[in-house]
Amino acid sequence: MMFGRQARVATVSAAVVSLVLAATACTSVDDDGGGSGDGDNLAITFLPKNLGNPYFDTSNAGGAEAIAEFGGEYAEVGPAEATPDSQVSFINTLAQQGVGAIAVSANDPEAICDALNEARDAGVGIVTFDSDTNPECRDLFINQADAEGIARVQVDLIAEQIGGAGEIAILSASANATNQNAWIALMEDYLAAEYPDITLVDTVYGDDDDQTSFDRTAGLLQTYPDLDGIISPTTVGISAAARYLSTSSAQGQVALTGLGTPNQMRDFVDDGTVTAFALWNPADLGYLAAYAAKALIEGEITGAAGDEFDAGRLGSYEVGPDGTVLLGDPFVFDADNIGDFDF
Ligand code: RAM
Repeated sequence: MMFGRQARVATVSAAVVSLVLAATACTSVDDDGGGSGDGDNLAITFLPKNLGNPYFDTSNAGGAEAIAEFGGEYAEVGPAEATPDSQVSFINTLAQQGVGAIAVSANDPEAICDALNEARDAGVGIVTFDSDTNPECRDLFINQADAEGIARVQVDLIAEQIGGAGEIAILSASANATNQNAWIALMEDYLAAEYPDITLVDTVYGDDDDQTSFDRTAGLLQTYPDLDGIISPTTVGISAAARYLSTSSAQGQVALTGLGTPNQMRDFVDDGTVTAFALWNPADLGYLAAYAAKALIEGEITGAAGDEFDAGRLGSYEVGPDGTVLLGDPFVFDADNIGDFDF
């Protein structure tokens, strides 16, 4: 299976990534002002939704690995909170510094658009990954997996876990997150079409903050005493919800699935709080975003459909419609395979 191969590669390269991170942690962006027209300016800065999220630590380590391979300069900056406009000041600063490209996971499809377009006018390449902006605000979007596939896998998992009928709720990230909102809309469609006996009673937002997500889980259980399951399409939310359930009387009674990292979910699979959840390989996502940024900076691609570029150990990728590059398929983790993964 494709993911299995990628995950093994990621595991093997974990030590390499650590070394790369150690070597690049102190680098700052190129200050030669060479954004515009400087085809060799391989200073690429990763801007996650917020700092302190292991998902982005892993994706950005993948970016650092790629950038070290092709001899660019890696940096990471980001806000403490995943609010709609918290990334704007970072984008403005990076544009002033003249980086070659920014790889950003957007907290809002619109709020950072003006800043991104000003950066583009200054010659900075804009690659969104994980969570997109409106397409006209960036050059490329590196999509982790097909949005419909991401929606379906989570709905199928919860349906299986609650026996195809009952009440479920969604614990999401921030209310404006482009990626979660797209997946939730598709989950609603899929539920209505395929699972008429499952009722989605509520969607709440933990803001990709651990404590807020924990509190929202408690609130859901209090408000909906007949709740059968929770889908949390965010690694922060699912791990906080699992932690809450694992010490509550709802453990084993209320099913939980969604998108999680194996390392954050391992204990909760071991203790029976969670039976299965999904994700992709975040390190590969960051790695691919970095190679796409390089190809953009070097003028090898513009973001037009049909453009092709080399992505190191992942092979060759082609840009699809709307400037989107697709990494691969989501993957389901459970007690049988979680031991094979370390991220
Ligand atoms: C969180 C973030 C990220 C999302 C993952 C699944 O880490 O919300 O954007 O892709 O979960």
